[in-house]
Amino acid sequence: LDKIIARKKQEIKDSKSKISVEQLKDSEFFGRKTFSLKESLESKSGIIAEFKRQSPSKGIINNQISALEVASDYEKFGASGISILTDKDFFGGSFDDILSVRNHIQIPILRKDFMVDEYQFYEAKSIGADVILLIAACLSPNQVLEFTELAHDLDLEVLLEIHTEKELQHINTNIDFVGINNRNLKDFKVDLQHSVNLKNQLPENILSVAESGIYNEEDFKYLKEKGFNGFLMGEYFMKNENPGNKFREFIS
Ligand code: IGP
Repeated sequence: LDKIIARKKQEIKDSKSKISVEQLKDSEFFGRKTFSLKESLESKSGIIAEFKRQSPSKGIINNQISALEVASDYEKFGASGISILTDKDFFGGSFDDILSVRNHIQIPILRKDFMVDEYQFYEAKSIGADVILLIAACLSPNQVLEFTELAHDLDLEVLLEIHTEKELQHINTNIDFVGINNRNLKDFKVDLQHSVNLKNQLPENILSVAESGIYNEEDFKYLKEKGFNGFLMGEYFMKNENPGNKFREFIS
């Protein structure tokens, strides 16, 4: 994680020298009205389906299919939202993956990246994202608070990801959802029971999303029973030649 953050900061520095915040504000999508994941979590399947080509833990997952093809199917078959990785170096993602999809789907897009600088929030809005991820392990509680305010000023919703009891301290009443990562970002182990224990310690009435390592219907049902409102799933769909079909099968 430290390595990713260090690389990310360098990347942001390079981007800032090329494109100013003012220029980002001039982009086609900057002023658009965003879609609310809060609304679509309730009205649809609750699944936030992810487009992910590769990851540090799994290597290449699928580098054959386009974001547009996958996202269109995810929407068609009832996803509440679409998560798209924009980190290039570790996840093989890009801004183009969101840009290419934006005008073709009417459900919220989560820009999935490592947010450590205000600049990235302007980027997210300028490429057409609706929701951003804040990872508690990368930020102080105060940064979470400041970034949440900025995100809301830009009409972006905030998913705060936690994985440990200590990170419960990062939760504030402004964030829109708490994501509990079933996968430990340090050793990549998945533990659903750990997530359920954490979930039981969340403030009441906050929307919760179970993230990662959901590989079968049983896991999904179990987490649903335990009261999670949303489910972020990537690899299970993406490792298939046709992720959209896999998603359709899963929810039918
Ligand atoms: C999806 P999976 O195991 O279904 O592919 O997981 C998503 O939760 C995972 O990609 C993720 C992630 C992250 C990726 C969760 N938190 C933070 C990068 C950074």
